[in-house]
Amino acid sequence: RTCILVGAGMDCGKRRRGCVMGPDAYRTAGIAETLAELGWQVEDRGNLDGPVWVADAPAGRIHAREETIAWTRMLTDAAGDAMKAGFPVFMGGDHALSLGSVAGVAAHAATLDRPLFVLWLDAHPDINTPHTTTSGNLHGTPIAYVTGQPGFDGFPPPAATVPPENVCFIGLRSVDRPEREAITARGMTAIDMRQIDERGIAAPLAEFLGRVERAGGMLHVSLDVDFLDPSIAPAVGTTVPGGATFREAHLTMEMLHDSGLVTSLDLVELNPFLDDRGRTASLMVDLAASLFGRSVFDRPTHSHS
Ligand code: DIR
Ligand code: MN
Ligand code: MN
Ligand code: MN
Repeated sequence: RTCILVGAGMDCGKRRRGCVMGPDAYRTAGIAETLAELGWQVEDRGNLDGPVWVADAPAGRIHAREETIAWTRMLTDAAGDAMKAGFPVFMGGDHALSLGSVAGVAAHAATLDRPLFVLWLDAHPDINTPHTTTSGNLHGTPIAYVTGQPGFDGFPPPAATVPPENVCFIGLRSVDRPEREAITARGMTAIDMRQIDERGIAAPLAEFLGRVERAGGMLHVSLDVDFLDPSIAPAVGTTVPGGATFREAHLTMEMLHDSGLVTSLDLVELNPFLDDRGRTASLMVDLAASLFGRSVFDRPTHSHS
C-alpha cells in the first residue's frame, strides 16, 4: 500500500492568491509522517513545477485560461503515472487542479475497464462551463470538464469522461442557477446541507457507496476546504456559512476508509495565507488520516453494505 503525494500549487483557478502555498502547508502539518504511522508507504513526488510562463490574454472574461490549460495537461499526465504507482493524493492548489487530476484518474480507470465514480465534498458543485461561469474562475468548472460538457475550447479533450450519474456532491450550499439546471438535467446525486440536517450525513453517503460497490467502481474523492464550516476551517477564499461539522467530516472520511473503495484523493482550496496558526491545514491532514485508516477502535470493514 503506497500513497503517492503529488503537490500542485495551482493558484490560477480564481483571483485571490495563496493556494500556491498549500502543498508545503500540508507537509508542514505532517501529512507524510501521519500516513506513514498508519502503515502506508509514502512517496512524496514533490511539487509539479507548473507552467514556466504562459501568456494570458489580459482582462479576458475567463481568468488565466492558458495557464489553466497548461496545468491541466501536466496534472493529467501526473495523475495517470501516480495511479499506476499507488494511491495518489493531490495536494493543491485550488480546485482547478481537478480538471487534470480527475481526467488522469478517469483515463487510468478506462484502461482497467472499471467505472469511475467521483465524490465531490464542497459547498459548490463546480459544474459551470466557460460559457455559464459569471465569475470567470475556472476552479468553478472541473465537474463540467470531466463529465464532457462543451465549452472547454483549447483544453485537451479528456481521454475518458466520468458519467454524470457517477458523480455525487455532498455539502452543497452555494449553487449558481445554470449549475442547478445542469445537476437536475443530468440526474446527478446532490446532497445539500438541508438533506444533511434532515437525514444526517451517513445515510446518503452509504447509499452512494453502495452504488459504487455494486458497480465494481473506483472512487475519486475531491475534498474542498469550503466543504467544512468556516468556524473550523477558515483558510479558504470562498467560505460559506453552514458547512460540515468536525464530526460530519470525520465520519465521512471514516466511512470512506471502511468502504475500501477510494483510489485517489484531492485536497484543494487550502489558502495558508488565510489560516489561523495552521489549524485548517492540520484539520485537512487529520481528515486525510481518517480516510487512510485512523480510527479510535477497529471496526469491520465494508460497514456500508
Ligand atoms: C462560483 C463559485 N460558483 C463560480 N465557485 C466556487 O465561481 O463558479 N467557489 N468553486 O469556491
Ligand atoms: Mn470547489
Ligand atoms: Mn467550494
Ligand atoms: Mn462492502
